Amino acid sequence: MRIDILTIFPEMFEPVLNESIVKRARLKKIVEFHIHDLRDYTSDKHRKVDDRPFGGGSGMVMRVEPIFNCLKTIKCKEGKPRVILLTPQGKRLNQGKVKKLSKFSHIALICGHYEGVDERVRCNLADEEVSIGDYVLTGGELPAMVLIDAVVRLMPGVLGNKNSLNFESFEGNLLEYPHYTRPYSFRKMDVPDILISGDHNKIEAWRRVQALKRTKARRPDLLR
Ligand code: 6GU
Repeated sequence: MRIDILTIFPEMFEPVLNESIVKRARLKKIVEFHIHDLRDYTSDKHRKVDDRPFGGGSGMVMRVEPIFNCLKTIKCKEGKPRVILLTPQGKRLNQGKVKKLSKFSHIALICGHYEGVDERVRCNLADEEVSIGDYVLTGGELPAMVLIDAVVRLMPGVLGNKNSLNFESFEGNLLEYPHYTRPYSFRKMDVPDILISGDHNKIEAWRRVQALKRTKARRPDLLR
């Protein structure tokens, strides 16, 4: 997958995209990133990416032209990328949406800023608008990184163990069961005996019950 990022803070990305599993996915050529500084797509001498709102009021508005110019350059031979605008007004990101996005071969992420983005970006340039939750951040850069992290780990060949995808939280609408590792006893807190019983059918049944209990207590909404 190719991921283009349109941002006024390009330097925020490399440190995050150069660690851990995302870094490994890049090295394996499973994903490539193209980070664009929107100021490079302006045509005035001040390289302005925002301007005052028509109709007055406080706050600045992100201009449409730099975003349009940038998108024009990244449409490649294989066609147009899926264009996603990151703003708090978007549809909330969830694992289902992440899965759908992971199927595209090319996506472009526009990092909005909370004062607002010119409505013509939303209506004419973006295919969809995404938010990562009900709180306000200073810009769409951190949300873009959240989306990238969630999408990249679903790409074939990125995670070593296929099972780690099947049994994790939100797959099958359940939270995860409790995990333990050594030591067996830590400050008088012991691991549940069933886990050292060696009976894998019983262990699986126990885990399922735990996952259900946990989901019911913490996230009843996931059980519908
Ligand atoms: Cl995508 N952008 C901003 N600025 N704030 C947010 C968000 C996005 N998602 C949640 N809060």
